[in-house]
Amino acid sequence: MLEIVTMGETMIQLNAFTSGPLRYVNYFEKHAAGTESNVAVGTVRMGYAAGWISKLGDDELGHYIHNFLKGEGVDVSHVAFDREAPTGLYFVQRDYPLPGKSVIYYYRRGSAASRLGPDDVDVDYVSSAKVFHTTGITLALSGSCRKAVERAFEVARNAGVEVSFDSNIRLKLWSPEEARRVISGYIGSTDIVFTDTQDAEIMVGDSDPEGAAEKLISLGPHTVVVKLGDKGAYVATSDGEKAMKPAYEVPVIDTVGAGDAFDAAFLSCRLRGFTLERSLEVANAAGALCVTVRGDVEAIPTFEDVERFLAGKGHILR
Ligand code: KDG
Repeated sequence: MLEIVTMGETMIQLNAFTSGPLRYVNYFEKHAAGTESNVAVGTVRMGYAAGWISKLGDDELGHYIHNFLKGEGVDVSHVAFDREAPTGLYFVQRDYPLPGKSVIYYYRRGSAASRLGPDDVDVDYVSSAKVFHTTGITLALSGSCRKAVERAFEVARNAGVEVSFDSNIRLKLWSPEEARRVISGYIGSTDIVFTDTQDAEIMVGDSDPEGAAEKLISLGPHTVVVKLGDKGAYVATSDGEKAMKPAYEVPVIDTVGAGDAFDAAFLSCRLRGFTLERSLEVANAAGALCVTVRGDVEAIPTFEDVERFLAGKGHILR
């Protein structure tokens, strides 16, 4: 049985081997990366079974991603190969123009995953999980992807599966106005929402963590987590519970994927029955470890590694 089923696009990530503007970078490292499959990998690392629904091009890169995720222990039985569309691709520029931050450049239009649709949502598969997770990126990809999310949410809700949603608003994919309009149609069907202050400002016009969480909770979800980057994270629930935990200081190599490591750890901690405080602590640690290497999933920790990190062994201060 799978605890978490995720759905969305995974691409080949070409991560700049050196820092600085991409036009001067000559070497790139290949990774498999996509927010929803990152969460699936993180879930597996945390000791739970996870599956991922998607489409890949029937090409060398698509087969690489399939093999990679299968090798990580993610259930890929509901991943289809599309002969008519390619696997998406993106580049990561590191440390420029903001040192310590990465920038993404997509080459994904018309990709296989953008052709995901409601027929790709298997009712039994989604219904068998405890949590279904997807993100705003999937909603931004295409009309058929939106319909797939609509179907998955409907199936999950009918089956009593918790719906987890990360706003993940990528402004290279859509405008803030469109993101706000589209996401507002889905938020009422979610149970757990992950967001950050920028996305919260777009969705509910409030970048204050407490205010944003309150506004989002009034729209439907019982739990809202606001990720605050190097300031940690804040969580509030519809029962009036609140918690806030600081971030950990680590050497930053590549920030892409940290939010997904966080989501996976937080969801896994909730499955373990941890308190909100403890869940935030573990999730902040997972996010911190993730940024210490290139690639989204390579340094997503196991639960034991988080404990070692929190105990101070291997906690590297700048
Ligand atoms: O959260 C990390 C993702 O943003 C990254 O892997 C790329 O999935 C990605 C996307 O669609 O932006």
